[in-house]
Amino acid sequence: MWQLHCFPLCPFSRKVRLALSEKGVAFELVRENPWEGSDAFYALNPAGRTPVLRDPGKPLTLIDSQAICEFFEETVDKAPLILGTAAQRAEIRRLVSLFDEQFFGEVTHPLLHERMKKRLILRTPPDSKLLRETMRLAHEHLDYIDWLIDNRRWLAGAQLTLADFAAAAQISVADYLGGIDWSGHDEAHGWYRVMKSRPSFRPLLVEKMEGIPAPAGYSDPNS
Ligand SMILES: N[C@@H](CCC(=O)N[C@@H](CS)C(=O)NCC(=O)O)C(=O)O
Repeated sequence: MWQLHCFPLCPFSRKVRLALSEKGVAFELVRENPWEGSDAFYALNPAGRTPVLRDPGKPLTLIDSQAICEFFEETVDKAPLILGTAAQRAEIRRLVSLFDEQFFGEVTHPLLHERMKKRLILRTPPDSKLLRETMRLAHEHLDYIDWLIDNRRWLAGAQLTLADFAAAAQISVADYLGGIDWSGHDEAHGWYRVMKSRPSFRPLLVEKMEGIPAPAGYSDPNS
């Protein structure tokens, strides 16, 4: 069976978990804290990052969430997530990259550093000024999702796609770390509630990162 090396609050691993579940691909989780830099993990991925997906029964190791999602898009027919015309597929990939790169860089990564790494590893308090700026940037991203959902059924158009899962994966981690305030974002909040209620989302929402409690409502699809 496929083994996904990841930790509970890795947004890229969450994106892969959602895509694999939607496609009905079986996998098990192998816990990996990339910041511990174990030799065994570096041997798997010299970049030292999660997610890494491998099947111990095959000489195949897949690295990078987008490479992994594209691999299964090409090899599994069920539940296509990068679909439509070439222009529609380009729009899906644009949005995936927006959330993987910009949302992660401006929101998820600072939250992981301030509220997870500082607490669990560095043992220093979070920088409140930086957290305020992160919340401001999160509001800008939620404004954009509001606009997309005002104009489209799903983020990239008429169909549920990898763009929705990439965005929801980042938001779920930011939400766990207390970085999401839905006030003034009814459209984005409604879309996220629908994403949260999918069976593929359930295992993510019940999983906890040790030492970091999730806020009230985090795992409730109606909240
Ligand atoms: N582009 C990569 C990004 C992967 C990435 O940045 N992973 C982070 C965890 S969220 C990581 O392993 N960072 C190393 C560390 O925290 O030491 C992907 O999509 O898989």
